[in-house]
Amino acid sequence: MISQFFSTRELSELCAVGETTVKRWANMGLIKYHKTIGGHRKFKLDDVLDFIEKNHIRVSSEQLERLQVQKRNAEAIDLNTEILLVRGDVSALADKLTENLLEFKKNEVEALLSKAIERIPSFAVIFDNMIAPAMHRVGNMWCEKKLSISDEHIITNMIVEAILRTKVRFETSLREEQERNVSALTLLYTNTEGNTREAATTEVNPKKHTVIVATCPESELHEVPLLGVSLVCESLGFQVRYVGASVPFKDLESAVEEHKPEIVCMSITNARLHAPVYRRYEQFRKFLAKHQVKFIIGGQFIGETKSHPLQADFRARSCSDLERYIRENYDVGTVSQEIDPKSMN
Ligand code: B12
Repeated sequence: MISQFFSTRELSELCAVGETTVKRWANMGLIKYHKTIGGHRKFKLDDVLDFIEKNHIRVSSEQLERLQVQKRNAEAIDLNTEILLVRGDVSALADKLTENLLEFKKNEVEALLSKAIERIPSFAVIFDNMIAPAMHRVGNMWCEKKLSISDEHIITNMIVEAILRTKVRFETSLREEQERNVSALTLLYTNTEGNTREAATTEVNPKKHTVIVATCPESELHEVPLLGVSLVCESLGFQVRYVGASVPFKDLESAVEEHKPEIVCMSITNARLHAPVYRRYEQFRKFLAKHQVKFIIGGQFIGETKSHPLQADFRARSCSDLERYIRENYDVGTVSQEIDPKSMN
């Protein structure tokens, strides 16, 4: 869970001053604090934000935004949800997510996703066990005419927006983590061997593989699972080229030629594709085989009897399947687990 309190050291780092300065500010009454039993000063997030604003302390806009998101998220999560998060009860969290979506509680949806990522360090689990069940329920309600088309659209846009914000924060923290690693390693190299920064960068850069992520083109608009696939790959250290939904096969072929990925991941949700799409799919699959690119497909209807059997190198039922496949077949890191959850907000 994100700490709502800052230590003297954390506050000094945030404001880019020494710890003595922070203590002086506190003693002068410029910023509120309390002392722990051990005698350490603790500063509340609200008071820190207040202090920064009133005293015009220079903090980078990214850091300030992170603190504000942290505050908003803390306010949007009730105690019960906090307990579910601590217990990592994904099934109850999926219920909570559904409830928030159906009540159009945008801030709560975003806060829930953001907090879930701190507690459940696997995008696969979050997509398979929270987002997918919640969206399936939304779909069922639409089918049963308990939800209008426009409300279904509002809900989808809400979840897409929340996922995208989470994605941006994840990518930022990933970049910062890599920069920290690079500078730590560079320091080590210069001190002991006098090597260059370039040598260090190669050593710690985990993005060894490239993956292209796209939906089945020509009329497939279901994009949410694709975002999950993309985040899973990124968290495993892949360089993701996100082509998105409904892209013609010829353009996907150009993307493969340009980006030279090792894998193409495709999501297929619609059960019945038009006959020409199947033909083009087969041609595309052969094109990938010729270029020695692995083809991974997934989506809720690929295994259905009424849908045409689609061939691929791997057919995933879930994001967890994909994660397992990648771990078994590629030399990947555990980027998501190395990220300090605090830096995500
Ligand atoms: C949101 C939604 C839409 C949105 C999509 C917008 C967007 N930006 O994505 C809109 C409103 C556009 C839409 C349109 C339509 N939809 Co719709 N839609 C949904 C809904 C409610 C949620 C989809 C979703 O986001 N799921 C969440 C994801 C995370 O779950 P998932 O897809 O199961 O993915 C998981 C796994 O399958 C797997 N996975 C998926 N892909 C991949 C890929 C790889 C590589 C891997 C490893 C894993 C993997 O991992 C994911 C995480 O666990 C579903 C209901 C449902 N049951 O899903 C209906 C649903 C998919 N839609 C349906 C229909 C019928 C339509 C329309 C035809 C409606 C119409 N008459 O216009 C159109 C078709 C549009 C088109 N041409 O594509 C049907 C499909 C029925 C069928 N048998 O084909 C569903 C099931 C609703 C229903 N119950 O009938 N839809």
